[in-house]
Amino acid sequence: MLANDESNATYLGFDLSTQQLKAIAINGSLQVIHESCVHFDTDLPEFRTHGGVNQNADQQTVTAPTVMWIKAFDLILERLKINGIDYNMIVAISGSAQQHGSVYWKKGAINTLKNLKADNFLHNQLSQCFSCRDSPVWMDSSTTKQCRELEQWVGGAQQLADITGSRAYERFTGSQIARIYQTKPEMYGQTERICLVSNFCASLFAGDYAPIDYSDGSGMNLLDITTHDWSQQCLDYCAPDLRTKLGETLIPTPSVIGNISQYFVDRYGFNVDCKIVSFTGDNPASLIGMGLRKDDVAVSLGTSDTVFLRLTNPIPALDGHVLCNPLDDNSYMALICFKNGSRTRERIRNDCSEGDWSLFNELLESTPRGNFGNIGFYFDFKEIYPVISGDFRYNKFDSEVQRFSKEVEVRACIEGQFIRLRVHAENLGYNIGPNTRVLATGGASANPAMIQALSDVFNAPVVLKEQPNSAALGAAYLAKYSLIKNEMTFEEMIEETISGLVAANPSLDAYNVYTPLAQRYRKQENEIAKKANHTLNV
Ligand code: 5FX
Repeated sequence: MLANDESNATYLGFDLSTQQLKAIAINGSLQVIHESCVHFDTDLPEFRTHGGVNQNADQQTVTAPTVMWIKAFDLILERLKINGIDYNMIVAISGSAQQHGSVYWKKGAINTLKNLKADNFLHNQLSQCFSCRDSPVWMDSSTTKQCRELEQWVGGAQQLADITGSRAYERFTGSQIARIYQTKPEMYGQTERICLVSNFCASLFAGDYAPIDYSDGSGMNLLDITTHDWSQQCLDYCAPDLRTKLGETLIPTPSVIGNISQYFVDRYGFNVDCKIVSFTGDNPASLIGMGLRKDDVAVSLGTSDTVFLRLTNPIPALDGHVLCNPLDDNSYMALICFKNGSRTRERIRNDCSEGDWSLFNELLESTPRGNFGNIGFYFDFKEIYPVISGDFRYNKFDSEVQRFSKEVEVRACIEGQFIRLRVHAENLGYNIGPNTRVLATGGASANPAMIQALSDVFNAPVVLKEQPNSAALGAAYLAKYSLIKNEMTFEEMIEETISGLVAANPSLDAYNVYTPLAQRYRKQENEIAKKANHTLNV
């Protein structure tokens, strides 16, 4: 019996991230009823990964063994069963996976995939199905040459951003494929299908090659984000016959691909009518899992500081990514990521307040909003934009100074980090409006003084969203939403589930203080970028 009865219906979401495979099962009311996890390093030590990946000596080539991911699925399906999941009640399965990574199926692999034998594990049957044993992942940075060539091929970095939503990035799949074609042409020739990690996982469950979805596809530098089709110009640079190898058809993210493969019915007792829904990238899946509404900005304050938002009229730029919105084919999402997040905040805390967060907060609160016109940039690691490391401090006359007092330094660090999130969101077309809410996650979101500063900089309320598994949960929501999308909007589906606590409201003078400061920040950032030899067209 399939669980048409909503009270028993179960939806399963996977998240194949860098270090682990996570599964979350939810019921029809979107409550989590089962969770399970496989850690690659510790549960599958035979693959000898470190943090889920293998890095070669030059530190630039970073891969993961494709078969390790398959074995992780074998293991997690056993674990979920031991946890008591009833596979017969699963109505739909979807998933999320680390973006940009790629999988290379060998000629003839489709026959094995379509004829899996229920009495054996997946990894035993599929181990010989890949032309490239190790999948390049998002941490790879070995393709600088291919990135510059691709940009040149289409007329420049901004032109590539206008077509695909991003300038060329080393981890994006187009340059990864180009490198394989250039350095190992025979391997490329033996490949019948190239998948992203997301549609590779979907293919396992569908027992056939699953198409790439618009949202994950827009992290490849190959998809035209306006037409939602491959950009022939970009494909032509990367490798011959690429359209066929990637699959002609791209699909909207909330799409049912088909029914589950007979293998899972026979081996685990899944229902024959269980639907396989498109899998997508972890960033689009997190946007879904956090329940981002139209005007919301999600800010994750962790090792790196990241912003997600939804956009109707994006302005692709050189400093962030415009991806297709996983919930709406007519709009977009922006993803902006900065490397210097919590490690830099901790350095300033150590320098200015003896490593003590409460003293740090006292210093922050002892200075006025706008910090007497002082602005600071602190880059412990070479930043994504501007591509530079070091500290840069400016006084209210825009003159560079060598140091600030401790309390000014603390505010300059926090305001500087938050203003850049706002400035770069605005660069991509986001407008702060009366309905803007900032959804904050990550370690620093627990600090009330910082959250107040975030609210002031964005002149919007900050809502706390502690959702550690937002990608896996987003995948489970996607599984359900894809089945009912003609009956209700995503917002209606999640209305009662996604809540959050308003942790800070903007001060009355926030607009007047931070609007001009953001303008000055933009100008000074461009000056710094000139030192690093590149600027944005804004
Ligand atoms: C985004 O562009 C990234 O490269 C990362 O967030 C990966 O998606 C992590 F899996």
